[in-house]
Amino acid sequence: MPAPAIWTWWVKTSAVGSRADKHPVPANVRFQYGTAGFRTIASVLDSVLFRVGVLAALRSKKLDGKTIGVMVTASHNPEQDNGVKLVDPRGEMLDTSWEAHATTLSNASTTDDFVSELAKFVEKLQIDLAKPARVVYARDTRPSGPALVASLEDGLRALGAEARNAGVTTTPVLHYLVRAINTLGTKDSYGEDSEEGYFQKLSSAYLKLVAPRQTPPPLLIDCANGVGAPIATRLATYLGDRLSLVLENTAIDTPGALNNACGADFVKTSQKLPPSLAGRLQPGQRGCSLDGDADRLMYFYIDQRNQFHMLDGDKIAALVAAFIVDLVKTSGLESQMKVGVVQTAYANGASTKYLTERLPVKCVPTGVKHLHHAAESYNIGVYFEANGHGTVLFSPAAQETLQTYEPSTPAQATALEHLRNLNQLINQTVGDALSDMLLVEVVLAHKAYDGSDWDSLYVDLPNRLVKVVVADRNQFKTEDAERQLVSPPGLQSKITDLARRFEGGRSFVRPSGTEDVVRVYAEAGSKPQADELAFRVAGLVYDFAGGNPTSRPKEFI
Ligand code: G16
Repeated sequence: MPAPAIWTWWVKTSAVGSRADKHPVPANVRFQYGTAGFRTIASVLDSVLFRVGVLAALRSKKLDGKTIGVMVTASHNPEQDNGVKLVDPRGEMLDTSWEAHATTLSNASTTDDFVSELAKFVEKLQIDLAKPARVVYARDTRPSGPALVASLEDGLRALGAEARNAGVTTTPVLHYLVRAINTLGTKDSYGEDSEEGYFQKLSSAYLKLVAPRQTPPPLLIDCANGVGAPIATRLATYLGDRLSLVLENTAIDTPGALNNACGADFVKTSQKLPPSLAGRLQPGQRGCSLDGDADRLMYFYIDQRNQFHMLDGDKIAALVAAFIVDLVKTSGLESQMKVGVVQTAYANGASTKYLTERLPVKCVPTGVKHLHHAAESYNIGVYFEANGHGTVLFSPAAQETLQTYEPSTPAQATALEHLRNLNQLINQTVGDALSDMLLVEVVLAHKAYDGSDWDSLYVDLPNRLVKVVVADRNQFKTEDAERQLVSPPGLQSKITDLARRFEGGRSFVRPSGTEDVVRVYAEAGSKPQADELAFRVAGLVYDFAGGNPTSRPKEFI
């Protein structure tokens, strides 16, 4: 269908067409707005960033000039990758109905096609171009960041957007800023719209929550050689001597260091201490890893026999949910506040058992956007992916109750005050490693737990996660919250048969939305069995999907 002439005329006569010419689409690349926006090798992303700038401005116009966020990051991916995602006015991920538009616009192969798609899009969504556009953007520490930000700025300029550069910061700070800007001066004010405002909000809630507790021993933080390093350095100054942070892997200017053999994804996938921390983490000491943009958190400790123990997103969910349930009961709010948990298929079976014995639990597809929306159905929704990405949401009704509820006893009053402070401490826009870290520290301080007490809440089922590079990961389609494959045909029944042969065996396969791989997860009664199941399923994936020989699981070559 040809684009309506009026819009084509507008787009061509505005700066969009001429500026778009400077950002040609690379040949033979197909872009997709995936689990967390566009993400691929940085060298092909120039045109995507320009077009995302245009799209962000249009999203703001559509929402009456509300500020939209744009984050330039590839989070846990290796340094040569980069990516970009849009943030909606409440600091949440882009409305999923716009993801397809983002994909279409990014793949228009010429300027004329782009202009034509844009015109159709503006018309279809009835976007009033006379409305103002406001965008705030930031980037992580990747070397490719500055050039990609320049492309983004060109897209914003093309639409005359009012743009605010938040500089180099974490993904969660950018999400915080979006919500803070859009609620400034309203009754829903989220805080001052600056990094200082973020630090103030989190640290003052933390200091109140731990006021009567003993100061814990120093916490070691693996910053993944990413943007978490400078932000954690600044956070430490707000915490003073109430929490001493020992920062490791802070080499943000060393080429190739980002997420390399360190960081939350390394810890979760390899189930090992980053080699750079050997000798730095003392037996019994708490440590944690952030990822490249500090939205994921993984805790760990080593015991007196030097054994490594990982405390992942599932363990964080168990710790935090139990603490919140106790506070809700003690405050006398049990009948008014439904607390629930949201997980994905990656949640360890033992964690799901532990949680479902205590409170409602839902399983949704991977991606914080799915978990976030599911968590909104509870008064207090705790969501964590096993990879350490998550947060806690207090619904508007729950926040209102916390403000107006009259406690009847001193114990109720104290528990209520703790809930009010948690509502301030937790960054509710998105998973935030630093906010989550303070939350964990609060619970450990209140419970007088060390790493091993926390770890003993339940015993993880042995598990293994592997990646397989295939010719086309898009041929893998899933249903039932990604627990069942519907394509390629015949593969699911083979996986099911195989898993049945292992005691406690469970395995599923899904295409990644952030890397060009298929992920295979397996659980079984022992570690060797979980490894074997994972590699055998990976072998099936490889055989069904024309895997790349270099990625064939080596146990089966
Ligand atoms: C992103 C998403 C997470 C998701 C992860 C891996 O995290 O925000 O929700 O779990 O990707 O997704 P996939 O398995 O589809 O690659 P991050 O930290 O990389 O932004």
